[in-house]
Amino acid sequence: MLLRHSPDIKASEITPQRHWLNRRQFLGTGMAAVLPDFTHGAFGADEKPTPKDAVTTYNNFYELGTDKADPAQNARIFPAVKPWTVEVGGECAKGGRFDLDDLIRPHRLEERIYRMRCVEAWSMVIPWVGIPAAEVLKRFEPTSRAKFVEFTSIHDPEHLPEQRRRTLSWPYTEGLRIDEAMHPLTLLATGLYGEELPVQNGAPIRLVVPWKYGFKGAKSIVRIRFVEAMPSNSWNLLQPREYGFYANVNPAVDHPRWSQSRERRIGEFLRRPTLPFNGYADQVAHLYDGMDLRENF
Ligand SMILES: Nc1nc2c(c(=O)[nH]1)N[C@H]1C(S)=C(S)[C@@H](COP(=O)(O)O)O[C@H]1N2
Ligand SMILES: [Mo]
Repeated sequence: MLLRHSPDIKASEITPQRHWLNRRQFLGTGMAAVLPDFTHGAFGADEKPTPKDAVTTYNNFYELGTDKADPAQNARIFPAVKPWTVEVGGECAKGGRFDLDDLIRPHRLEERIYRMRCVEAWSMVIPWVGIPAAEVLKRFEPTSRAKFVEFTSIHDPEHLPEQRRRTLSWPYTEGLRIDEAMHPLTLLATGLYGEELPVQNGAPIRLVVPWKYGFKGAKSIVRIRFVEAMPSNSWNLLQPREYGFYANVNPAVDHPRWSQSRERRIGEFLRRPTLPFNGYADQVAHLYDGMDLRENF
């Protein structure tokens, strides 16, 4: 069959139909399926991506162990829930339980190369593949009472060994103010390096907020709630003096136990200075006009 596209529609702009087909295979076998179609989105950092090996073997995903090497090593014990369901609720008109396939299908995937900064003072540059979170969230029609969005990761202590310990408050939860969640930089990522997300990086869907410390990026999301009151987040519940709600990357506000002024880019030898809002100040600083960022850390 001969398919003709109108000349002003680029092939890359046509909604990918196939990208999700290999999901079950991927979750079942641990094989990374290639994402067939995505566009190169705006906002990409002009920096050399961190080697894929490092991105996929040096991880924080406490459900799979607290050591940086644990998540990749324990990826095979990740519960292969098929199909993956995301429950959407709270202050919105069109919540419900959605199969991830159905959530993703209407959207075009974009590749975005983002600088990522962990609160532990290391950083990476990661070529994510995902959808601007706003595009997905808008479809649920949040009401005017939706001031924040809460994201909850998978809870399955039977299969996730660390959830039998009280390392963190389980399930892992994170939250964003609604304008942060709707900001065009905020992604719901389903892949990296052009492939489906590896388990250790938050398969099958995770949050990516590049101007905040990495812990805001909840992995393996099963629930999204629109809420009126500021939601709690797991790291803040554990140690409120060390981990705030906003968690904007800020070299001027030290963590109580270490400086945040510099960072080690994984794969590099010398430490480099940390930038306000992780280098995304031009795009996001206005969100915090009039706020004391020392108090709201
Ligand atoms: N569910 C869940 N999400 C999580 C974490 C976690 O332990 N559990 N760790 C966070 C932290 S501290 C960081 S730095 C990033 C790391 O993401 P990456 O491994 O894809 O680089 O994931 C975040 N998301
Ligand atoms: Mo982190």
